[in-house]
Amino acid sequence: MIELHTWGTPNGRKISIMLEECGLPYSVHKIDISKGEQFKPEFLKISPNNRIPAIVDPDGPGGKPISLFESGAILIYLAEKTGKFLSKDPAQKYKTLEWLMWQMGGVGPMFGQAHHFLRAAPTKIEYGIKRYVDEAKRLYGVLDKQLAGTAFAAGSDYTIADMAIFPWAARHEWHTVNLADFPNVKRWYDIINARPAVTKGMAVPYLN
Ligand SMILES: N[C@@H](CCC(=O)N[C@@H](CS)C(=O)NCC(=O)O)C(=O)O
Repeated sequence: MIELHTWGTPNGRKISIMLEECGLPYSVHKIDISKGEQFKPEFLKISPNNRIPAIVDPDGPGGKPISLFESGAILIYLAEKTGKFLSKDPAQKYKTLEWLMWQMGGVGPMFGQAHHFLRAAPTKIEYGIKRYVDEAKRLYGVLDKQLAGTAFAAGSDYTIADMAIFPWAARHEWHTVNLADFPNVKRWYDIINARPAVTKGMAVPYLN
């Protein structure tokens, strides 16, 4: 059974959503990052960057165990293992990877910084708040434009790119974004939010 090492954050939930969507059995190993558990030597062996999520699959390539960190790499791995949510058609596959990388390089880091300056910084730093909230809004604008012409981020199919973006959009109130300002994102958000596997994946690790 796949071990998922995670905590209740958007990056962690990308993977619990994917595991639920694929119907893969998995066990949840809580890494409480507020208590510094990400620095424990046994976790660093599978995630040397001291970040969740990470997985261990005892049945990896060639039937051998594999451990993986970085949510984007884990999503691609699980998609290729199951043959789900990443097209085998090369053009469509690269469209999906394009939007997955857009999330990994843009949405995650920028929204994360917005959350830091709005909620965690010891003093209110207007420059940081404006810089990262403006950037978050710019990214919503990019996604809204894309979703004006497609049902999902990378085209007509729901893919790992949507699973990567959704848990960050689920924190829109944290980065002070009103989804009503981005109607195509709102439509996409409501469709994904209604998926039973997404509801289950979003509850990990608190209900486990
Ligand atoms: N690029 C990484 C980012 C992972 C990440 O930032 N994880 C955060 C929680 S969302 C974490 O583990 N933080 C612990 C720390 O900063 O020490 C990924 O997508 O997996």
